Amino acid sequence: MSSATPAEPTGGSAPAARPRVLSGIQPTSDTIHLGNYLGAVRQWASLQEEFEPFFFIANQHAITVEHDPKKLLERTYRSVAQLLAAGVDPARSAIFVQSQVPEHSQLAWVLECLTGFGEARRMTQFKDKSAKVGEGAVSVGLLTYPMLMAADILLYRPQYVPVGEDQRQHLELTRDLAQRFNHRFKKTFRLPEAYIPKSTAKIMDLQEPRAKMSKSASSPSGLIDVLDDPKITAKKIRSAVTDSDTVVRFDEENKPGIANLLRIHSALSGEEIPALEERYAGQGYGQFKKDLADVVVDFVAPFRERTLALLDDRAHLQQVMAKGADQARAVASRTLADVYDRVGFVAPPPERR
Ligand code: ATP
Ligand code: LTN
Repeated sequence: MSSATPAEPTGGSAPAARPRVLSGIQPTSDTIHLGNYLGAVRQWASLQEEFEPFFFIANQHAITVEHDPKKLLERTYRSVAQLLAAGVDPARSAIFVQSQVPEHSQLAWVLECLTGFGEARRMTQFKDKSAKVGEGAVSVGLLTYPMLMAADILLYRPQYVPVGEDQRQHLELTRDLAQRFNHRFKKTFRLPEAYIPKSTAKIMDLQEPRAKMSKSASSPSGLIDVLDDPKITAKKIRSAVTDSDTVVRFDEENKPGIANLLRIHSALSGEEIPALEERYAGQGYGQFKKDLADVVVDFVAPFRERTLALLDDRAHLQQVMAKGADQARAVASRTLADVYDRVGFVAPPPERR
């Protein structure tokens, strides 16, 4: 992570006591998977000490592909519950739902007007998804997805955006758009930096260890869903694809399956990878996988309990969302007012200011 600390660019208000971080997760599954947890959500909880955090559920991004409204609503609640279960604390972090903060869509429109059509079309995620089904079958929302994401970020002027490696290109576009706006109009946005912890940036599919663990692309046996029955989880670990060798050694190139399992073990147990290699020297894969299954279950079982308990109290989850939306709007509305002013939009009527 770079230590560059650009000055707060506008507003003339006193600098925040703690630098801001912001991140989002899409409610596109009933449960986060181990990649989402280790690559993203776990960092969110640990960043609360040092930073002023804004974390949100990207439900508008979730409708860029066909969706079921009932599931989307339920998954939004589930996502909030899982953030709380992971230790994201509403007393320290603003936890909100994207659609409850209309400034996201409002800024997205302005940013869309600053983005070239070709530039949007060349984004990897759009290219990959539209290549699969054909451009005619994808929505315009999928094309403008990165501009909405840039708006999500720039509204809060965060210093860091903790995400997995797969989001790096979106962060780069966000910085480009911020710079473009600052240059064309007036310095308004802070240039955010991606915060991508190296060790857990990419957790791989258990069955195809050269592909990332992914809710849309992984087969059920390649994916550790955090809310799954812990017995199923243990079984998936024991059946993870390795190689025909027997040595527990971290070699990403030649032994991607074992390297991925070592990474998962180390991330959850806190033991360094070289210490694990030493401990399992001469023991083969069986014992290692069995122990790893215990390590993973020791994490998922209580996580699941906490989430299910939180889901029993919808009123509490609604309160968390409402408080988070107020905190988010207090910041987002100020940035949007600066933007509207700078692009030459008439000011809102005085009673709405
Ligand atoms: P999909 O691959 O189906 O689009 P996803 O599994 O990547 O979905 P997202 O909601 O897009 O899930 O990601 C939420 C967060 O988790 C993002 O910050 C993303 O970078 C991170 N993440 C997702 N998969 C992994 C992974 N395999 N390893 C590490 N981080 C991951
Ligand atoms: N595109 C992200 C989710 C996301 C996000 C954001 C992450 C939407 N807006 C803003 C960080 C900051 C994803 O699919 N993981």
